[in-house]
Amino acid sequence: MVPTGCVVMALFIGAPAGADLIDFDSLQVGEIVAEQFAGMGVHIEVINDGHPSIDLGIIFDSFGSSGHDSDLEGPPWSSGNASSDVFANLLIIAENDVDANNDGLIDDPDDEAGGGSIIFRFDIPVFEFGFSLIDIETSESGPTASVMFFNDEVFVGMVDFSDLVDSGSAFFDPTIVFGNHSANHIQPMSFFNGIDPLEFNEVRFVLQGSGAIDNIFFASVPSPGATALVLLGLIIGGGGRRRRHVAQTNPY
Ligand SMILES: [Ca+2]
Ligand SMILES: [Ca+2]
Ligand SMILES: [Ca+2]
Ligand SMILES: [Ca+2]
Repeated sequence: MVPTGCVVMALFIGAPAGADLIDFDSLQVGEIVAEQFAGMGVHIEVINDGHPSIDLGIIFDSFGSSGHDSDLEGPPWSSGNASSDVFANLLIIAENDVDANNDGLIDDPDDEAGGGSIIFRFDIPVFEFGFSLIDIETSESGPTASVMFFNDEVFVGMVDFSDLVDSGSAFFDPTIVFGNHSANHIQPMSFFNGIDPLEFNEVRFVLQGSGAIDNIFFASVPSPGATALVLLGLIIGGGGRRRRHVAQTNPY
């Protein structure tokens, strides 16, 4: 059942207990990403829409030491709220799986132009989820480029990337600018049913084109700030059914 309560993005100050960040920087360029973070209770799966036989998530080095896609190389980036930020390794959907030298690493990492899904599954339920988006272009942030949240395969919520740059959306963030060679930090998202924070154990990115993700932030305990904001919303809005958006602190 889809919750009818309000949806807010959480205020995040500091690193609350039970929160963690995956920046992919400990992995090798071209490395296939799947169970490297199982020790943190996180499992990653990729479904490639452009090349359905290559369902691989791999590491791309944004410093440009390997791989051949300048759209994923920076800083500096051409636009976005993270245009001067260093990302080092990024996670992409592999457009090819060539490993000619048989070292287990994809030789020339490139991101899949045909899009696909990047799925994160959590052993322990999560209440907050944030991330960074690299080279997500306006044409790719249409109605179906999104991030979806599920709990035991039951739909919890969804944020379309176009919502993030839509001033009429509860998820609007005026600092975000999408475009070719852009870099943006997306603030942690939480979902509520009334004042009850909703847990989820699967997050699914659905990309319509090329691009990369990084800085996967997740928290397994509800943010006190988020709860306070909902209570504030109850006071100001006179009810918990209203969507609210507030200025946030960047966790990255
Ligand atoms: Ca990184
Ligand atoms: Ca190789
Ligand atoms: Ca590419
Ligand atoms: Ca591009």
